[in-house]
Amino acid sequence: MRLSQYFLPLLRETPSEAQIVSHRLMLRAGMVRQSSAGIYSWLPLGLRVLRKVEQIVREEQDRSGAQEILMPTIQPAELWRESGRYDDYGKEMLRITDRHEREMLYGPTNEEQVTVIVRDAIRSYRDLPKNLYHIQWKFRDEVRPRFGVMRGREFLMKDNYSFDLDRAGAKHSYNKMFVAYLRTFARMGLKAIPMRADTGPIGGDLSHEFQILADTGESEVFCDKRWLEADVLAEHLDYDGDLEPFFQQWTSLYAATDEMHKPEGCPISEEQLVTARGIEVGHIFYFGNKYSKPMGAVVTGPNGEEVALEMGSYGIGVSRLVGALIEANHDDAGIIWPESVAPFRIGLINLRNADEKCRATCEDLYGKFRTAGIDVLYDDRDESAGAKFAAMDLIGIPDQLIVGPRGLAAGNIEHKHRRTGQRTDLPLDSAIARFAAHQGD
Ligand code: 5CA
Repeated sequence: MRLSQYFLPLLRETPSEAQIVSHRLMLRAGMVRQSSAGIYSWLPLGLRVLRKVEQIVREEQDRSGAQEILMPTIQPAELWRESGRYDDYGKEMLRITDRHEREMLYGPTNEEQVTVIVRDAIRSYRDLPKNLYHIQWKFRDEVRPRFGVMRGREFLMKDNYSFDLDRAGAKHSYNKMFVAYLRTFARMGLKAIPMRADTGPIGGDLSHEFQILADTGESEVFCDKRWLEADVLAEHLDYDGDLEPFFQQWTSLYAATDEMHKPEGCPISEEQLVTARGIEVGHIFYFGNKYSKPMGAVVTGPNGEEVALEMGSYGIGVSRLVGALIEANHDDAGIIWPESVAPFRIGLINLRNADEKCRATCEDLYGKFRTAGIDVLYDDRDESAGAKFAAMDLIGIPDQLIVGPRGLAAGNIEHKHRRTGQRTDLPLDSAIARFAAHQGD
């Protein structure tokens, strides 16, 4: 992409409405614009990151055996009357009436909708287990939308729903998601700590929130000091094997959200306990037959008896993750994207547009990167070198290639690694090979 043609409305000033760094940087880097409180438009740069995050989430769901569907954003009120949640959900639910005076709502979550789909399609225990997910916009009329996409009213969530015959099967489904979540966040370079959590309006008796420690987090969280060094490797686990030992291992290290943490009953000493702020990027629930029973989602069991489905639901805040990633990866100059979610892999800077050799070299590199399938953002604007450096640092592309007359005279371009700030000369003819080889690492 040529920056001269790209829709990238950068802001020089820090927007006064933004209280936390990720919100400020998302506005300054031209990633999003607010439409109304807690509702955002995603501009090209922001959307690229959102899609990258979404794709990692999708790949890890698929790997775990979950199957993707797409349910609507608008649901009929009757669905929620069947489960008994229509009135309970209160003011957070955006209620709508259509032209026929039918009560509808913009879905805050999809337990009811998916339960009906499965109820109507599945008759026998032989059709189980099933795990269905979708990545869809949700609406919750939050009392205090804030921090940009971190607590929005409209936000993108990956939510999935598991259906099993019995508790043991449902626990295995829960464990699978526990593993899939750790893998998902690790691929984004994030350490998300699974914490015993309250189940709130979703319900059930087993639940973990995945929290990233950050000073700007909304939740107060408590965990064992050892979590700070712990490296959870969930790479080589077989989803069909027994995941319970892994689950036990990583839940035995104390971690709890403030609703679940009781100082009196805390199993670890005060010296061992870390109190911190956390950003909740995922939340998993096991709630048995809370929805299947009232909604009549039953199958015929092995002995011919009717069994209400055992269910769990699992959410990841996809749009929130974009903000959380910035909270975890930035410096004074701007964003520092981890490679796996970067909007572009390479930022190509032409220091002297007027110089024919610089221009020709950049055009050549740009063409070759594109042919090699490497996403490159080429700053071909008539701007000062300083402005170009500042823009590239602000939007956080992991590797910058800087083309200037002095380097070219020696056959070199300069490589700047955004995260370390390290600059090295790179022989012009090795630039493509170096990054082409890097693709897919
Ligand atoms: N039905 C369950 C699981 S599918 C559910 O809705 N869980 S949840 O309420 O915990 O939401 C799942 C995830 O969505 C949260 O962990 C959080 O990362 C994200 N999320 C929730 N509310 C918001 C919000 N207002 N803005 C941005 N992300 C949110």
